[in-house]
Amino acid sequence: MVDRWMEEWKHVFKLDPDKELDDEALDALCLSGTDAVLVGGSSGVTYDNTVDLLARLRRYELPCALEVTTLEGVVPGFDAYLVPIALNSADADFVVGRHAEALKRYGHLLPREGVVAAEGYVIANPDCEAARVAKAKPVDEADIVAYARFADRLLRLPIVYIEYSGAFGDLAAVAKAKAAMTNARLFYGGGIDGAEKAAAAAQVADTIVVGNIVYQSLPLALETVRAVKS
Ligand code: 1GP
Repeated sequence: MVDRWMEEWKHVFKLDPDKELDDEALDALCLSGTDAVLVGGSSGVTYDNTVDLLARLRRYELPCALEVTTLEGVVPGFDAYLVPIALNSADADFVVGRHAEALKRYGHLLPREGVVAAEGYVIANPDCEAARVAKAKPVDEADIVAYARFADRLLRLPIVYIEYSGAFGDLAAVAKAKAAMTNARLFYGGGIDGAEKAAAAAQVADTIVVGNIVYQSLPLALETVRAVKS
């Protein structure tokens, strides 16, 4: 099961196939001690740029998971495929419609077990690209807790992902969501740009996801690993 497999993940880097990353930077990230690499982005993900990044990542032993946001970008060979369900989307297509369409076409290819898992996303930063694409409704602390409970307790999803992409989030809300959950792993992502925020987020989430800073300051990105894993 994917959820078993990621039980040990405290820290992951999220790499965007649509963004440039040189070999030296990729090497440092993959040898940093992070637990895994998540490949994904809200726009510009194609088969070609995803397969290129996967080929480069495969030089390392690090687990690689693809976050599937577009069918065009689904590339075989990842260790796991994580499928976001945008719980607070105002458009049912992002909760279930696109997923059903995809399964109508490719459902027969789904492996019986192991490598595919759904992520219950709560998009909590209304200004991020994911919020724009998925038409996310604004959420307050009570909403975040309710969505987390819904995903964990009712839908029994293996992952609840509180997404603040581009902004450091309300960790009190994240902590309350975590306290309301019983089984799912809580992923937190958004605005982690150094050791201090990484350590704070890791106190309330099971897994922290570090994205943008990779492309802005490699040393600060690497600090986030040390803050969590030391
Ligand atoms: C984005 O949650 C991740 O999907 C990480 O967020 O890019 O703000 O680090 P940042």
